[in-house]
Amino acid sequence: MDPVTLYAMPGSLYSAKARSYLRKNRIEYIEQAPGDPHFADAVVPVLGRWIIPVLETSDGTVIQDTVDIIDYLDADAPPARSVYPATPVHRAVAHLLDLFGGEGLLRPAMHYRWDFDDSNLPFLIKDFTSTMAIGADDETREGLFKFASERMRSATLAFGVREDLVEQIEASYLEFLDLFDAHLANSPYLLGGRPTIADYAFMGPLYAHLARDPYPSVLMKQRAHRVWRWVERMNSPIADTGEYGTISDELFADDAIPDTLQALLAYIGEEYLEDAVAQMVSVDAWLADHPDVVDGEVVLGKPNRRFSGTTTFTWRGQPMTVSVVPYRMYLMKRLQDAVATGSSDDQAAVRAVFAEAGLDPLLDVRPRRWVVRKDNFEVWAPAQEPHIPA
Ligand SMILES: N[C@@H](CCC(=O)N[C@@H](CS)C(=O)NCC(=O)O)C(=O)O
Repeated sequence: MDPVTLYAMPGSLYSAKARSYLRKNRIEYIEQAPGDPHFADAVVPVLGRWIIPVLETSDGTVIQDTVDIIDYLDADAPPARSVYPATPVHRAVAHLLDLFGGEGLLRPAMHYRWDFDDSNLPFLIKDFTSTMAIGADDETREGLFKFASERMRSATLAFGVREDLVEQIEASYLEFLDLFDAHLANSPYLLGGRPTIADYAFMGPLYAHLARDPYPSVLMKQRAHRVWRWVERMNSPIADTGEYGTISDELFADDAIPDTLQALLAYIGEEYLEDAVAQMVSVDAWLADHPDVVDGEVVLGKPNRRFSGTTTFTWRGQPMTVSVVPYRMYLMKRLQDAVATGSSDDQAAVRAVFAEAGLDPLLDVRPRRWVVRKDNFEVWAPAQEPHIPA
């Protein structure tokens, strides 16, 4: 493959997912900042919005969305090396963790970035503006940071970071760190000896925000050394598994889910299931209110509209209100599609693992239209019979 260009920023959440894939797979690439004029002149007009990461191939093809970027790069990987495991349970769990990693961990990522200004802000100002406006003067940089950070700060509320919930958000994150750290005691990656889409998705929140911003990086190093090492490993072009001795790069044998991973899945069942289902129900209700939507129509009319309203569900015994992200319907569909390709025995094996974690509703729920992607836009999939939990 000719070298590719990744438009990305060190401090960007989703950039870390794509960058890690490129590095781990030793794909020759150049990383360019979105402040590069080519981005504004040739990339943004194709996408119709400012968004990173973006992959540009040597023939000028532009690909946005980390799912689509990784699928494009992974298309030639032999099945035994693909980020999508070949066995049914691992494949389904990888998709579930893609959803949880990329979307479910946004709340702690946002909190630990934007609620610790004394520690984080001096770093973030330099970090953001150096790549968004290359070589700009201080006044321009400050104006730019103000604009960009206000947009992101307001997004913290969209993901449920509310002052009265901060204690719970922190307790929830520490629990996550402990569970992931315990899992990494015996294996270098989520599903065994090599990374899958699950690890790349986790890299989104866990790299730029939680391992790199000043305040949470210390927390991670002190509380969960193995998680911090996993982040380092995920950016390394080698296996970087020295502390595990001589190990195989295979996934767990027999499609097994070790107890430490099952414990992490149970945590996701407790912490995230209601959120995911509430999002789906709300998207379905939005579609019921918009019966004129047609197949292939851009979701919410414009590519940079991300939220279709808000929804409230119970989280840790409290009402939690968040914005609804139709994009998640794309990830949920992919999970169900992956399960559907298996035999009935395969599907039963997946269901058993999901049910043990209380996650089996995710195998069945569906809105009246899924979200798919076409030409770098999220678009509505054809209408279907919805399956809304009672
Ligand atoms: N689903 C997208 C999400 C990408 C995304 O949200 N990127 C952020 C930076 S990490 C962004 O460009 N935000 C700009 C904006 O929303 O205006 C992906 O997986 O690539």
